[in-house]
Parts: sequence; structure tokens; C-alpha cells
Amino acid sequence: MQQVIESINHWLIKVPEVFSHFSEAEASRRPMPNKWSKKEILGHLCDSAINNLGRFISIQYEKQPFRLTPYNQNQWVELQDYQHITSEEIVHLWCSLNKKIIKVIDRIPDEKLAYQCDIGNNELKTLEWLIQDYLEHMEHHLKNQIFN
Ligand code: NI
Repeated sequence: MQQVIESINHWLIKVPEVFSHFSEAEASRRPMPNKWSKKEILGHLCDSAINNLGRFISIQYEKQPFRLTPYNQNQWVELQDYQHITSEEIVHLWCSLNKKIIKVIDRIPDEKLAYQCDIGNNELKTLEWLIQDYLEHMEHHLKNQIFN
């Protein structure tokens, strides 16, 4: 888990830095009418953090396998209206959520990393896999859509 924590810490420095160089217009520009702007992508990563923080906690005490509840990503981005919130506010939210996630995963005892969750269609994964997947999803969006 130390590897995941180090990676999140790395992005906690990089993300505010890169967003400070984008103008508000640039951060709000949608590459296509139906594609997310940079602000909306970071908002989507806030939604991922909100949902996964809850999962990382619940899996530790609920009956196994803990069943993940999916969330509609487009609806979350639209209903939270990230497009009309300043970049600064979204960056703050993203940083706060990820600092909290680091605190939570740092405290997970080793044996609980093997706890099972059902990610859908009776496909079982461990809590450790879920945490790795959280980071991979985040890096996929950051590397391909924000830092490209
Ligand atoms: Ni995504």
C-alpha cells in the first residue's frame, strides 16, 4: 500500500501545479460538446474518490463479499455541475478527498486487504485490488486527459 500512497502523494503536488497554469477558459473547454472539460474530468475524479472512500471503509466491516453499488458517472458530473465551479474549488475538493483516502488506506490492517468485494456479476476482487484500481483509474484520466 505504501506504493499507492506515494503515488497519490505525487499527484497531490502535481495536480494543483498543472491546474494553476490553466486559464479558467482552458480548464472549462470541452474538446467536443459531449466530452468532459478538464474541470469535469477532475470532478469525475472527485466523484470516484467520494464513492471509493465509502467502499474502502464499508468493506472493512460489512459482511463479505461486500457488494459494490455502481454510480452513474455522467449523471454525477452533470448534477454536481463541476463545469460551473472554479478550478480552484475542484482542485481543493480533489486534494482534500485524496488526503482522506491516504489516511484511510494507511490504517487498513494487512489482513483486511484480502477482504472480498463483489464488483458486479459475482466477480470477486480483494480490497487491495480495489485500491490499486482506484489509483489506476485516476492515473489513466490524469495522464491521458490532463497532463497530455
Ligand atoms: Ni473514469
